[in-house]
Amino acid sequence: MAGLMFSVNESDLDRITGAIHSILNGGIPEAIVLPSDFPENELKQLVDYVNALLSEYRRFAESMYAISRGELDSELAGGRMHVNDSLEHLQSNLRHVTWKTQQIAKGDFTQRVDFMGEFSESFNTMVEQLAMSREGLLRKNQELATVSRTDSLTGLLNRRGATEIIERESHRARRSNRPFVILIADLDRFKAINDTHGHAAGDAILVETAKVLLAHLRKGDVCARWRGEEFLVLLAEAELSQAVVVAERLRLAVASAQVIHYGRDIRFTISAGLSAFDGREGAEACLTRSDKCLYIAKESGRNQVWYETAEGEPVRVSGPPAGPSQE
Ligand code: GH3
Ligand code: MG
Ligand code: MG
Repeated sequence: MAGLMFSVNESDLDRITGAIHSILNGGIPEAIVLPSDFPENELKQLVDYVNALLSEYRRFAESMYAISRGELDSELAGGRMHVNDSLEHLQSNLRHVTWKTQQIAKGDFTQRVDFMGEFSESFNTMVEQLAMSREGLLRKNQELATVSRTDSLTGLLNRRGATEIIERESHRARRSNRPFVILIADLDRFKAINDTHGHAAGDAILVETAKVLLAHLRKGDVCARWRGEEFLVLLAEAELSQAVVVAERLRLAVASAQVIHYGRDIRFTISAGLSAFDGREGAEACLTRSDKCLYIAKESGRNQVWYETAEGEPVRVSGPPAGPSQE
């Protein structure tokens, strides 16, 4: 260094070059310490600058390490160098992305990132894909839930779906003191129909019966395929006296329906039993009573409706005989 007014002590120069060397090699060196009686000269000033630079560098490195460890909420070491601003900016961006990710985890798929260049694009594509997959899954789940509660032949609720609704209605009826009635209807001599006209004809009759029952029920009522050739109807918010009228209407409607199968006009009838849900017992008891009435209807000649009175007495619903006799 031409023009310096002092002689350079070789070991001091070594310390300065050693410190700069170790920064370049990835270490954070201690400050360079000169003897206390070191004269105020340009070398001393240079060492002070190098020490100031070391201290800035140490702060920068600490902030850098903190970010690389993912410490997004920790206060950065700060410092005078511009790069520290960039680090703070990076930390704040990462914090923002973290917040957005948390919102997405909570189900908000409208979140997008537009402040991190190429990363933003990938992030946004990922969120869009996630949203689409989730939508697809939800739709599939919905479809599966419907399928698992639907009878594939008639399109009515199946036994599982009906059981869930009976449970739900039982709770509601208990809470609100609103009664409902359960009717079980069974196609008469269905085995013989199958034997005579074939299984496909039997299927067509099941479909037609479902259609007829549905057509004669109110919106709030529930019609399900309970088992084989048996249907369950839940007459919502109905008194037994009203339900009995509906049941007789259903029987007559089925008896006047027809299925034309390969040119043959097939007629069919149902027998039915019904009883009112009594909030003091479970729905099972109501089902058993309706079943018992159905059994009596069958035993008494079929194509008829029986119900159980509040006193536990089975009574036949009077009405004109309809359709072909089953006896
Ligand atoms: P009942 O008047 O006493 O009810 O006599 P039934 O012949 O109707 O009763 P049974 O229990 O002896 O026979 C029921 C028949 O229903 C037998 C079974 O093959 C038929 N079945 C049940 N499910 C289906 C179905 O999905 N399709 C068809 N075609 N037949 C069915
Ligand atoms: Mg039957
Ligand atoms: Mg049966």
